[in-house]
Amino acid sequence: MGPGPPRKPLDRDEQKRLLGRLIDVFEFERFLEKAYLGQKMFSIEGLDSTVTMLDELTALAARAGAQKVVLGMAHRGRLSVLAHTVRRPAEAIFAEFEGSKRIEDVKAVAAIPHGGSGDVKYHYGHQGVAEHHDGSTIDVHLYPNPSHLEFVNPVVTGATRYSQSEFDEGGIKHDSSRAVPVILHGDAAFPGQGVVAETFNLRSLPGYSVGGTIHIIENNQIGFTTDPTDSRSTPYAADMAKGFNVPIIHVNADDVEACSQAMRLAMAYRERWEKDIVIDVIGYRRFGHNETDEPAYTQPLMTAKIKPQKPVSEIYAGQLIEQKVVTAEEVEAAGEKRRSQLKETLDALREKMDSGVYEDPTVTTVGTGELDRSASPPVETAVPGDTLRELNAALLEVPSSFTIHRKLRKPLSRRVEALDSGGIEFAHAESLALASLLTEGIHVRMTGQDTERGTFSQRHLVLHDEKTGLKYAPIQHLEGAKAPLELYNSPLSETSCLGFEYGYASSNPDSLVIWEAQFGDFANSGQVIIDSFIASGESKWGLTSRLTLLLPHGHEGAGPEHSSARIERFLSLAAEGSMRVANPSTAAQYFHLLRRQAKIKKARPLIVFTPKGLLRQASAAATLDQLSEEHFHFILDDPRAVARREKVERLVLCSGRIYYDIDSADARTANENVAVARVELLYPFAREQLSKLIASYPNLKEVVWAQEEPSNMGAWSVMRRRLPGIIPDHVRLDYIGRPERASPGEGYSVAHIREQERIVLSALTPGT
Ligand SMILES: Cc1ncc(C[n+]2csc(CCOP(=O)(O)OP(=O)(O)O)c2C)c(N)n1
Ligand SMILES: [Mg+2]
Repeated sequence: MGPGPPRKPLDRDEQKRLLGRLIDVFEFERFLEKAYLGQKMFSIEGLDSTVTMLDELTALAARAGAQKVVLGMAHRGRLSVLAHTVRRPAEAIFAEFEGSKRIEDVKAVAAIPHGGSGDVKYHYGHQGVAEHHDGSTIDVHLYPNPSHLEFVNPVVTGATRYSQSEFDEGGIKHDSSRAVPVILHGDAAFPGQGVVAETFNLRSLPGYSVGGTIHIIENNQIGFTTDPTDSRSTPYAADMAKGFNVPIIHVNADDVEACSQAMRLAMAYRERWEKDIVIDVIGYRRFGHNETDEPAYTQPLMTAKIKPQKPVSEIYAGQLIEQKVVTAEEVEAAGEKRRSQLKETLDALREKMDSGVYEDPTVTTVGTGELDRSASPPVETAVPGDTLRELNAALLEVPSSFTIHRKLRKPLSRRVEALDSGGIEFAHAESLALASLLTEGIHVRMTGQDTERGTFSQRHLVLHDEKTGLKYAPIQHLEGAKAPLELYNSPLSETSCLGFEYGYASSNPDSLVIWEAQFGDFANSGQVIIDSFIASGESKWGLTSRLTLLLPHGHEGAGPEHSSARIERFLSLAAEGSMRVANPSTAAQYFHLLRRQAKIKKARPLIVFTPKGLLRQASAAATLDQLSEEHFHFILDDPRAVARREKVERLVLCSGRIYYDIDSADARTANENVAVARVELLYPFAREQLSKLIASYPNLKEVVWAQEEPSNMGAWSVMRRRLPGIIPDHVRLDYIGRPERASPGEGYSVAHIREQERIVLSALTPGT
């Protein structure tokens, strides 16, 4: 680090404060170790200056007028950061240790936040306020995270992006000085986890930039038991950041003043360039990976070298005593004070717990804290026909100087007649749904790969002037819009993009945040975000959102990929009302589903299996009346069976596009004793509606679940479990679909067609 303002030597008061904080951190860690011997706490020792660096950061952020610091980190030193940076009271941290010791004590267990299935203590987030000696304060949000190292990175930047956004009269202003994102990394995880690079790649993109993230690598030169030589192919842990032109500052963790100066430089860099910067804090790990581990088994020499190393508080105290900034007595007194404070706190807590009066005064989550399992009241999603006509006209309006591509003019102009001809296709219905929400004051953010146009050239929300190449999105210029639409093509990443939207959506459960996968299959590249944040965040941390995933799905002969969005996986993840899963088979259903998701009382993630082949199918298109008078139906009865209910002996239940294959088959009209109904909401299970539907066919002999997915995939695994509970005893339940398969679809189109035909024919043939 060269000379300059960040290098300005610390004055005596700053030095004293720095030492005071190091002593506090050291004593806190040692106190926990003694009080809870053998419990995992992932000690910070060897990297204690992380806390003083964060002090510097929050103080600088507050001084620069920021309102919030958004923080993400893994296990290492998390308890110290919670206690000292986020200022979660020591009592609440102790309570979690006490709670796990007193599992029989109901009050203590109730002290575990949220009442859901919860999480281990070093994963919880917390919202607190950092305080500084000059009286300044700043909100600090530590985001909760799963064990999966580094996956919180895009979540933090997404949450920050929201905190940097200001909404007014239909517009949105993005000001990156409002919130500062900070991510703490491990030296092994930083180069090892691809999500780190993916998140760096978001750095300067218009839809994702946060004006620079401050990265701190807590470099203890080891990952669990693995040496750096087995952990990375480059000399420094931080080297990967070079590929993104991110500057790196290496600093010795035991030189606390240099650590503070490094942070000053990093913050000055962010302020000046609005870009990411990495501080590689090189220290050591005093103990094993956690407190139950013996480090000398695998790193005997390193462990032997670390043992006599004085704690940094002692090194720095020695320096300040020599410089006559403090006396040895003052140092001893500071340590003693902290120890007795902690002891008093713990004694008082134990007393409270013993007498059953302890209640955790802190909220350990960010977000809604929701665990409401009740059903939301019905939602009005219909939009008056006149309003839809006005919106439709506005969605087709471009400035007079704008030249729409010649091949697009016709398909777009068809959207005018479509309102009267009943030809409102999926993408058209989607644009009307989004536009109507904007005029109702609901902010929508929509991103995904090639989402502006739509993978299947169906959407065209953003138009490109054929002559100038300039972009224009009519939906962003709606006259009556009371909220903005953010619409971005995303980079070709799933994990970071999905994580980013999760962070954004979970810090803002009122907006409709939509992430679209190019094809549903590719969502599994973001599986950690789905499993460990979207599906389980509410149960673990009380954190939910309105995040909506659009996953193109359907077996159309495109092969093993491009076919399946893995319905089965989402259905196996959904429980306790944690998310909604739907497979809308008509444009009208899609319209109402999107509006419902934005307006429904309870924010919950929604997984939508969106169509590919149905996008332009006339029989799936909507009429204006359906949009202006109906709502989202959990199930769709057979429209052809309305007048012949008594005749029906076989009820085929299916979901999604296979309905149209069955419906258009010759055998359909020939077999009057077969009815075909669709399950549009797959989770929560539409028990009541399905029971009623089944009961409305008085002479039923069999119910068959028909799907195009293999039997170990699709919705069958859920239906085979749930349907027996609602069909009468004398009615048989059967399955028709592909047999068990390791791969979702056939590679050869002939094989696909044959399989599809077999399924359709079997579905329509009673007794098969
Ligand atoms: C994605 C993922 N893989 C594996 C693990 C298991 N694990 C937990 S900590 C750890 C070592 C991490 O080393 P480092 O990043 O240097 O952090 P440190 O513990 O040294 O602070 C490993 C492998 C994990 N938590 N997440
Ligand atoms: Mg490490």
